[in-house]
Amino acid sequence: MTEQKATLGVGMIGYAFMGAVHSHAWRSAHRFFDLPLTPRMQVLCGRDATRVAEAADRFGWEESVTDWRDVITRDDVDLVDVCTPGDTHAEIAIAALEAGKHVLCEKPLANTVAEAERMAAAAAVAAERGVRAMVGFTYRRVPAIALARKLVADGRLGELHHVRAQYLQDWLADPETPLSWRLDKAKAGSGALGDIGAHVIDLTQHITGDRILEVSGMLETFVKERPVASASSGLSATAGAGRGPVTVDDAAVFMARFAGGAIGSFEATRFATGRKNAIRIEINGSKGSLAFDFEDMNVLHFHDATIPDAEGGFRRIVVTEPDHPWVAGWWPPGHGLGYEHGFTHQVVDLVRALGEGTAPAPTFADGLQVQRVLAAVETSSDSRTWQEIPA
Ligand code: SOE
Repeated sequence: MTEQKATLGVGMIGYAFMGAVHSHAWRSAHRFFDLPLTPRMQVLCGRDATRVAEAADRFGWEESVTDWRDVITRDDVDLVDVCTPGDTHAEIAIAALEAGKHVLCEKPLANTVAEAERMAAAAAVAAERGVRAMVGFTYRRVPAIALARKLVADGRLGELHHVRAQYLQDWLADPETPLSWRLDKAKAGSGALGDIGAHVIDLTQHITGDRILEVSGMLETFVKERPVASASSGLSATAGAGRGPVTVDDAAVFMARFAGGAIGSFEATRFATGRKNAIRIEINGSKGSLAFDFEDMNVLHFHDATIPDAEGGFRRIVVTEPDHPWVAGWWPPGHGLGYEHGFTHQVVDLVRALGEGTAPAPTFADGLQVQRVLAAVETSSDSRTWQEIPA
């Protein structure tokens, strides 16, 4: 008879794409990894009673409700997972922390720096009571990214000179693709910059262990209005019948200076026709380089500049060995992992931190720092000036 472990009651708010993949993570983490607490998928929350009940049944939640306030007051909920559009992150996460619930909040942390500051402050107060908060930059938990971070930390790249990062999608390249909440500034806060630019800002700082000090950027909206989708698209009140305005950026390009001296070039776009979810990172240092592309996510390319050029060049590391981070929980070498595994690894690390009573990373303070970089890029684009990131 296996010992009966304590459970972690989970309530999740939101059930679209992020809700679906987070549900997969809550279902799978304790079945593939040894965890100190067993997650229990207690309640799923969404505004449409019929649709959220169907989603709860499909994704494996015990109950469904339509008001998030009912989730944070339940005694059988220990952790609230916020998978809603960015305009509700602050209200829900702060209320949940104040109710004594741990919080996992999707990225970006918030729609504004002010909201992110309030969330980070609430998380700091909650931590004093042992209540924890984490922001969901899941790409940190792709094994190849973890290996990249280790190579840099071990000094295998030497002094870093270049950080080159792109997040390329093309799901909006068709001008007739209808409006959605992601194209509405009131709901999303920004467009490609905050949605996918946030990922490469977090990832490059995570891999290098460094911080962005200042940025100079430009934002562009290629398609200024689009067809209005059905009422269920979650659009804010500004949208009318027929066609509506796009109020966020379609693409962001910016330069960055890192505290350690490296210089960075960043792109985030939803118009890179032919690129579906291409997170491309290359880092060049005095002793070597690394290169990663999420569309080939089980591979990391590493160039060791300390060996003779005649034998040099990038080598292709297949990051599926049992001693690569998290891989031992899954399949034999070479069988590969997918997008959803990063979310399961996120739950594994979160639940282990809760079991140990430590702060799971990335913290809300990390999320606030990313929010400050996002805001600096927007200000830089508006003013055509370099912008420093406040400490
Ligand atoms: C849409 O751009 C999106 O779903 C992002 O919001 C996610 O963070 C990313 O993982 C996939 O693309």
